[in-house]
Amino acid sequence: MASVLEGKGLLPGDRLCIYLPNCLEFIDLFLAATRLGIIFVPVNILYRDREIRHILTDADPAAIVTTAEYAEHVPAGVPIWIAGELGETAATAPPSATRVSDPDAPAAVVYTSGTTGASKGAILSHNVFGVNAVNIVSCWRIKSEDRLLLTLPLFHVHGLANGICGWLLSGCRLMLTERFDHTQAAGWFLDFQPTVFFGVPTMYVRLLELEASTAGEIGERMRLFVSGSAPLPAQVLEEFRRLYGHTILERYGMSETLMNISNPYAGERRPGAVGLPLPGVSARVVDAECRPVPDNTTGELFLRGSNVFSGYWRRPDATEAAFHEGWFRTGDIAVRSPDGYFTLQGRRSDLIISGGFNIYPREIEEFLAELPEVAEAAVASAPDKRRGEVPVAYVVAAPGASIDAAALEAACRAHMASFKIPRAFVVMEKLPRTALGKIQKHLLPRWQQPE
Ligand code: MLC
Repeated sequence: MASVLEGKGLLPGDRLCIYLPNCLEFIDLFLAATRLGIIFVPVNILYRDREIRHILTDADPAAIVTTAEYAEHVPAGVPIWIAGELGETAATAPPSATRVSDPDAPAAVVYTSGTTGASKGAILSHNVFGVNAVNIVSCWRIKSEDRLLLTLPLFHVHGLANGICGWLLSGCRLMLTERFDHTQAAGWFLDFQPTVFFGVPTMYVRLLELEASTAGEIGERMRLFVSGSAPLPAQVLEEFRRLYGHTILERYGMSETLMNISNPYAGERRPGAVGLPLPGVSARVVDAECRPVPDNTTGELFLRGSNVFSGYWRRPDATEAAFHEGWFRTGDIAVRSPDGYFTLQGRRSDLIISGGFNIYPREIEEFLAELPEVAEAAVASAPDKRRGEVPVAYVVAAPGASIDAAALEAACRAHMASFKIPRAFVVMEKLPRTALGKIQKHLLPRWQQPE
């Protein structure tokens, strides 16, 4: 695959967007790009035209690789390469002798939803991927005898940096599925007999739906279940332990830093806590003036270490705002216990995490407000048993207009990823605001999920 990319004229530092469901070419392209110094830019397969257009404009890639089926979602203006065709050419191409090796150069630019509506590209160096893989493989004791079942999407760092890089570094056996499907999960576990599974909380909630005897059988062969990307409710951890006989190991990471803090493999996996900083990661909790606070005191979590990204792609302003004296401001609110365990207690921004996918309400609010029938919109989080949280929209009609929820939903569906589509559209006379005009989301009427 590296010689195919070279043959297409790609040079070190060029960006290559990858808009693919999980498949072998995804992995080949990642390895080929890292070997040639080409910057790998994965794009969420659930993204639609507006979201993809933003990434293409920002990353300015040489091309985007997709499938014939997904090509229809790619806006015009950038060369489209079909993954299957690249794979076929690669199968008979001579091996490439090129090996560009600059560990501090960007290996990938990973887009993370931005608080300002538009997502920003986090620049991850080769070293960041390397350090992360060494940490998780050693701390979670992944060995070549292990068998990893990977159902996470590879366009996010959970699947790519932990799943693929952890597999390659440990030399374990991998089963990669196109996506997680709860109706097939039991079959995969029973047939492949994995020893290790990486998941988001929604997957664990789904696994709780299996028969107790099936769960018990799966649990007997497993060695380690790891959860991350969203908070794991303590009650899910307890129920899972009862059914599967395993205490899920919860860890904390971000696209900007990969893995930071993890419950220990041996030692107490504390329910509700994300654990202890991984080797080489410094973590501190600070007050509003960025001064460290004592243990048991809530504040913002700051991080430092060779796992931390180098900045946002072509966004010196956002990069500067993200750091304070060399420490990365995570935006997460945390507390450290006297024995060193960190617990996350919320977020400084109004991020919604649904099924492990990040949603910034502002992006949906801006989209809704652009529709002619909408005067203004606020998007807030509602609890959801499976996904953890779901977005709900509160909309005020434009003068003389009326709101049709189905039409709003259809407009959203045509332009954005399915997980961002509000679960409900609540029509309001006006939005609650402070005297200064700021919307008070906590005063919006609570939306109840129909049973
Ligand atoms: C979900 N869908 C997908 C998909 N995943 N479509 C294509 N490919 C995928 N990979 C769509 C479905 O078509 C459906 O669309 C909707 O999402 C819900 O699907 P479901 O079958 O009902 O799924 P559910 O049981 O709810 O489980 C959802 C999920 C998904 C767990 C499969 O949320 C998921 O894959 N989450 C992983 C997110 C992730 O990897 N985050 C890591 C971020 S990195 P429709 O139109 O019917 O609604 C990070 C750093 C860190 O945060 O620390 O890890």
